[in-house]
Amino acid sequence: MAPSLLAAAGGLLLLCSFTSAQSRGDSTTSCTLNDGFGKYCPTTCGVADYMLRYTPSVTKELDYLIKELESVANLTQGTENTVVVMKDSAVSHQKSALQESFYKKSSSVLDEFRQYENTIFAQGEQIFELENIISENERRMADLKQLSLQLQQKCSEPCKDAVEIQPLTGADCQDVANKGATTSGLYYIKPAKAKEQFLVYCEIDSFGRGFTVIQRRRDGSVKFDKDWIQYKEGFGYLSPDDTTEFWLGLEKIHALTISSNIPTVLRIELVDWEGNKKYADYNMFRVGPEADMYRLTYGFYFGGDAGDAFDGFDFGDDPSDKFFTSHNGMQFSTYDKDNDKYDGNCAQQDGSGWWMNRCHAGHLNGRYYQGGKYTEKDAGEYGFDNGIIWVTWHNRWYSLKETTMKLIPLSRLTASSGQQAGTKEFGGLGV
Ligand SMILES: [Ca+2]
Repeated sequence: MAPSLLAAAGGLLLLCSFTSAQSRGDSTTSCTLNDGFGKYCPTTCGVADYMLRYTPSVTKELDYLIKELESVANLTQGTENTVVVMKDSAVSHQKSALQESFYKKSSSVLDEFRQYENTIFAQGEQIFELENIISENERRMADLKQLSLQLQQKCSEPCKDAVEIQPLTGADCQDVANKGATTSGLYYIKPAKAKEQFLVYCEIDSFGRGFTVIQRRRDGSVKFDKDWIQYKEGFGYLSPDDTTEFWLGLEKIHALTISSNIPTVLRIELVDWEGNKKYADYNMFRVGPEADMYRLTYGFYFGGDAGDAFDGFDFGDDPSDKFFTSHNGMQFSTYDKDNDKYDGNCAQQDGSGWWMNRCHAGHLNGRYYQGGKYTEKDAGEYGFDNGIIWVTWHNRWYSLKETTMKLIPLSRLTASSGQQAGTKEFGGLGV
């Protein structure tokens, strides 16, 4: 298309040249021939013919050119529109890019949520178990709260001793009974020679007799292998219903036996594993002061079906057996204070505290043997007879089941119903 356009333009230029040459019309020498017109110099007719011949095509060319120009213009417009569209799309793209990043962010958040969801799902059972534990703990807490409330209610109530102590007091249990006490139980007493009052178990019978209990064995729940201080002060447990084991204490026993001009009787009550019950009474019973190592003395054996084991026993081992197993006049011994008549230590060997000679025929603080019968092998490293022994009833290899040592003024023991009363009543042990 470009060559024909140039040819047309050349034709116009020639046309103009001819016009100026026509004005000089007279001079043909001024026409310069060129290859486009051939060997002829164009004349007005020739130009007119040329014009008539070429005018339609030129017009055609011009129309075409105009159309082309219009097309270009249209294209430009289209481009501009495209640019605008592109710009718009760029803007919208930027916007959508923002949305996309937001979406990406959102999706990453969603991913995280999914991970959390998976974690939560995976930990579901654990959470369930934990919830169970929590609810169980809540139940426990509720229980504890209820217990706490119950305790608070109990605490707000006026206190009352679980161990009931009787209100009456006296010099000893007979004095308490003389004042009207009819119930066995715990009483505070203060013998004349005692420094201060102390608690005792009083056994008060239907005859109005008040026994002051100084020793009780019944089930082996309290160990009697104690030292000097413990035998001096006492050990074990006093109970208002006579269900516990104890040793009242030598200092209190001393005070109880020296405070009155009326002779004191020591009653010993014994129960064997067959349920048999026997007793032995010792009149004018006294326990000396600590300075004399709580020496045991009594006036005489006052009777009883258990026999006089305190007088010693002839075991058949040696002619001096009875002499060296008697107890009247013996000082008290513990493993840490040996006052016996033996080269060794009776209290240590026998695991007790007692008025040891060399060593004993009656031994009520001995080791507790369930069932009663025991042997040298049972008796530990020394192998001596160390049970709860009263040899005038059972032999030294039989340990008694229950013992009671209790004091009563001689006047009361005999006054009510005579010697037989002791047997019939038998210290309230249920006969
Ligand atoms: Ca000794």
